[in-house]
Amino acid sequence: NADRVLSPRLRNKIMSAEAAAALIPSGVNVGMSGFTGAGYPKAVPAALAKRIMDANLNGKNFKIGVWTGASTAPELDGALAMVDGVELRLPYQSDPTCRKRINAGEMEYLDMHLSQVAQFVWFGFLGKLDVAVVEVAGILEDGRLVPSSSVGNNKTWLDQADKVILEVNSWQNPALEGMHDIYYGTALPPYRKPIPLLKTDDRIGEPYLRCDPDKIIAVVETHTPDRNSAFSAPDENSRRIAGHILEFLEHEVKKGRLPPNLLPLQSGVGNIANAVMAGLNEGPFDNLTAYTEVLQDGMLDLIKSGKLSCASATAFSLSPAALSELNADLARYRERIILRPQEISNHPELIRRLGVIAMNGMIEADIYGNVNSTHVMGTRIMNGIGGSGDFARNAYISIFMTPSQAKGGDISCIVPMASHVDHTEHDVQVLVTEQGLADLRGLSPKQRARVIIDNCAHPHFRPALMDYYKRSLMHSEGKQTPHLLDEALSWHLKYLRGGQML
Ligand code: 0RQ
Repeated sequence: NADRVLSPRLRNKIMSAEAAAALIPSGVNVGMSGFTGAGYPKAVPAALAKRIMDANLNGKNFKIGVWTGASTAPELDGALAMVDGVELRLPYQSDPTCRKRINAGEMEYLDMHLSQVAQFVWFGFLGKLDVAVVEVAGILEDGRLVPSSSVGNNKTWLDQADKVILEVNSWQNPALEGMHDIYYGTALPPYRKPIPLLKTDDRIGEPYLRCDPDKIIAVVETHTPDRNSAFSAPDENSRRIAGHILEFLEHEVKKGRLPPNLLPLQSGVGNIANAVMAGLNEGPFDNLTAYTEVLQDGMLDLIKSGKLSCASATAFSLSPAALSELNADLARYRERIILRPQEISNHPELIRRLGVIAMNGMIEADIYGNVNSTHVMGTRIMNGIGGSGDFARNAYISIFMTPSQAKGGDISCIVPMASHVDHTEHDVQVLVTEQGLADLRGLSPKQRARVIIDNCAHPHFRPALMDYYKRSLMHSEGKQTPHLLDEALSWHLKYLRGGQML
């Protein structure tokens, strides 16, 4: 591991995870690296959790604020939530223990647009960042840091925190060096300048992270893999959703509204997103590009087959099989992949300029096109909004997708009124389920309702939705977005009381 810490000055600060965790006091805000299970610190959070547990056993209340890039792993979110050590968590999580604490009212959770986190810290909106705990792949002789398998908010954590703890993970491939593009040109309003990125493969920054060596209080060496979980093969619903999207994209090319190689793709995480990528791999489009947040297996396959010429993201999220393939040939993939800070990968200015085609999952949509990405039955958090809002509002075309039913058909994912809204009717251009695709562009709310019910709802729920819509049209006080307010959320209530929406 010694050859990963080339700076003699920082080599002097190498210590155990326990010794480093002892430097983090209760009540502080800690910015941790990590994005979709890539590049999170593997040792210090667990040592800190142990410390918190001991403090709790001694009757002391030890809690910290945890800020990250996005979701991490059981060793971080799981371990800290298990010992009830988190006062407030932001901006995105997907950990089962964390989720349980949040929904039980035992942990505060601030769900934010991923592109906004860094600037909110720069503006001082989130309070003080006391400590940064950041995984890197290496430290150069002059102290510059080789970023790990995700960038996320690391530039901001290193810059803004009073004290910095580095984890140097020798499990990370040394060939990651050179893949990253860290942009240091951001200034605060009113001195902001345009971000000079015009194409997905433009490099506008430098391959290393900077950090004032005086702030670095500990260096911890690790040799531990990222959380890499396998994807299941696309199921029938995912394949059908992918089929509808591909047909739509071909149609848009024929109409001259998209170029033959499409526009930069953004794809959310999960099985459906992966199925769409698999579909593109067999589809007619060549020379594709991606300007996205997370690089999944499907995108790697597209690079391998030569269909995707460049992918820009902030993190990897790969299965073990895809990861070993990437690692075996990283020097070659490096030419096609750029990892950036998340305020750049998700930047509204850049998404709008590039004309990104955004494809994200959802929990439910209502008949007028409002989308709920985060809350089950209106009150229980699932994961968080992640980058879906950054992309949806600024995309060239914003697509949301879901199977038409959940929980074995007890729940309709198309409902009269969304029980929580993350993406308003104004930010949603296309809805897709396995039943079909609703192109909402240019349609009024009433026109949208008919298309969504006809094309996207499951036949089991279609008549009841149409019945609700028609009665709303008759009895609603206003006829722009007709609703029966005493009935609009009755489907959710029925499910909560009886286990079925109908
Ligand atoms: O629950 O696991 O208990 O069975 O929700 O649903 O169908 O497996 O779909 O994994 O694609 O997740 C919106 C959560 C979809 C995800 C969401 C239940 C369902 C299951 C998962 P179980 P599926 P997915 C870039 C973009 C926000 C962040 C984002 C998400 C579980 O896509 O978190 O877009 N998006 N980021 O049973 C009750 C419904 C339901 C429902 C599904 N209508 N009612 N439960 N479920 N629909 C990535 C990042 O930002 C990092």
